[in-house]
Amino acid sequence: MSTTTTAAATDPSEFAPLTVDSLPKVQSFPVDADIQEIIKALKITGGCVIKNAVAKPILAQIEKDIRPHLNSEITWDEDFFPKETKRIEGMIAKSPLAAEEIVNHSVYQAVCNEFLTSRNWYWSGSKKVDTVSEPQLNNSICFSIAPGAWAQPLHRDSWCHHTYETEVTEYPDHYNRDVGIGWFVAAKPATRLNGATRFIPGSHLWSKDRPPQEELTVQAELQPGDAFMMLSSCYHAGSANKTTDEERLLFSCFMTKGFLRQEENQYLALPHDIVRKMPVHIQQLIGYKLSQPYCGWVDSDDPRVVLDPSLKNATIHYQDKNDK
Ligand SMILES: O=C(O)CCC(=O)C(=O)O
Ligand SMILES: [Fe+2]
Repeated sequence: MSTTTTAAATDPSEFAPLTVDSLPKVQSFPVDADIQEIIKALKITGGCVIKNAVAKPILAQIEKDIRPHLNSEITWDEDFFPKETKRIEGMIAKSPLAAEEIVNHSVYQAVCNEFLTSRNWYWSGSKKVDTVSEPQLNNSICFSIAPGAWAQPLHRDSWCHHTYETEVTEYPDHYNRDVGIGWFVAAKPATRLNGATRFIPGSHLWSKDRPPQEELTVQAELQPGDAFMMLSSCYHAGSANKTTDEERLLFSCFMTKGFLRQEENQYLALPHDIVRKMPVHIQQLIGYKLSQPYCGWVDSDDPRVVLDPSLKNATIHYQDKNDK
């Protein structure tokens, strides 16, 4: 993959100066916390930790499913990933358990539903029609980051959707600002020394023009089973693995809005014969579902007909069909 880079055009001194102490504090929540409290924390800080989100035997099984794929390394010819970072992309095709227990985690999905569901309306002649587009999977990746890996550059994962953020002091009272939410579940301890994800609290409120500053970062240290949840507009990056013998192992995914192109092309990255065997609710999370109004159809039908031709003309998901 290749892109061209331009020299930094913006000077941090053009913006109100910030110190790490002035940034919002990163909150940690138990897995049974009130979802509204987690949403509130994300609006303020952009990221938070969910303690004991995934049980250890589940992590062990997912690791067992994925480990055999870790040698089929995908190379990256730019300066974004060090060579010590191995990524198992299309993770949920390698571990069905990761689909159910990582991507479909109830806390993560509840938060995604709140931030990433789009509610809109349109005129169809003289009829005013309400419409809802639900979130879908953007990518699923297992990261195995070995000793010696250098620190990734700070970035916003919303970049692939060409966002253009303005600087705000408070999270707006609508959900049009964010296009993604990340979920990084630690399968092994993620520590300061082995390169725990660093991020800039509050940077989801920044203008696109404000450059990220290393001195403002804090690291999301995690114990196995803990998860870091983050709006994709937050500046973050994997940090250097300065140990000699510790692998940082993460099971991660992002969700995005239902009408956007998925960063990892789910229809091509996940083999159909594997997706066909997945439960319907997982197929729908992957994107085999219509985004109202009329986005994603195949032969004027729900895209799940590709997985199961017997659904042709029998699906109930294309709710707008009779409006056409
Ligand atoms: O390694 C990490 O902790 C984060 C990785 C990341 O941000 C990315 O690959 O986009
Ligand atoms: Fe990232």
